Amino acid sequence: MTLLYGDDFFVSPDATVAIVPRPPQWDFPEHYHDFWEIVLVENGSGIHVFNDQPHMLCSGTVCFVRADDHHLFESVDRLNMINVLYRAPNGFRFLQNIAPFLPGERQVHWQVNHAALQQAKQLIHTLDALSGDLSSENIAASEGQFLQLLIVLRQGCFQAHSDGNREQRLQDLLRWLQHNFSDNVDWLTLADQFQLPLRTLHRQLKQQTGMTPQRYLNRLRLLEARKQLKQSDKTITEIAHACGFSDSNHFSTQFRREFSHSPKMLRQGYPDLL
Ligand code: RM4
Ligand code: NI
Repeated sequence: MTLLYGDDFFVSPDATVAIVPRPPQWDFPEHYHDFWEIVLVENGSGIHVFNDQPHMLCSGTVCFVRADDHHLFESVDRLNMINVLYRAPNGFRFLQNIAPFLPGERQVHWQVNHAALQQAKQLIHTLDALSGDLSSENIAASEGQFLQLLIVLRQGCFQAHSDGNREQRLQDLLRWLQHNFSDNVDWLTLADQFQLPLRTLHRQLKQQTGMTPQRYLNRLRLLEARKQLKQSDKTITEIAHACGFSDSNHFSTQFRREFSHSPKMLRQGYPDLL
């Protein structure tokens, strides 16, 4: 099996982080490394065979690869990825302890939401720009960005506990909704992701929350919108969009139905609302 060497990817022995874009990643034979890498999938699909276990890749999949893990990519279809290489968790100049931000033994594949993916791409862009000059300041800055990247991925990630029972999976799904309600939610995809039959998802969610899934999702969105209407200066349209409503008229109607007054009334200081 091929061993890949950091020397071929890091710009110099002093560099502690390297960005290796793969637009696209072609089928790539099994290999391991003398460095660690974070694989981030922008879009496209493919199969990642990681330590002999196949995993489907899609937009937002992140994989944390350690030096001795072996992996390969196959059946790829327009798979655009970025590899963020680092020497080892203890191989930085300034960062001391990143272990709390890395996944545990078992869950090396994460799925991050859209916003996190965009933020991660931005950070990687900066990391890339910093990699040319190896002054101490630059290395420190790039390690700072790297840490930021780990935080963004962790906060934007949802780890599917496929080994849990149905009840736990529903709990996971509810937790996922709490964090990702502003995403475009497709119930069938979500049901698949949490390995729940769609009908079970419906029935159990209703049992737990007293609402249909869509109503529950709307409620989460509206509560957040109400908070933002009270606490921020953003326009009603901006808030509608930020909370997952594509149309602000529709948002206002829903809002009125839920709280018996419109977003505008709340903004205008409708008695006792502010
Ligand atoms: C390859 C592939 C490997 C990675 C190297 C740097 O194209 O993505 O996983 O280790 O690039
Ligand atoms: Ni690799």
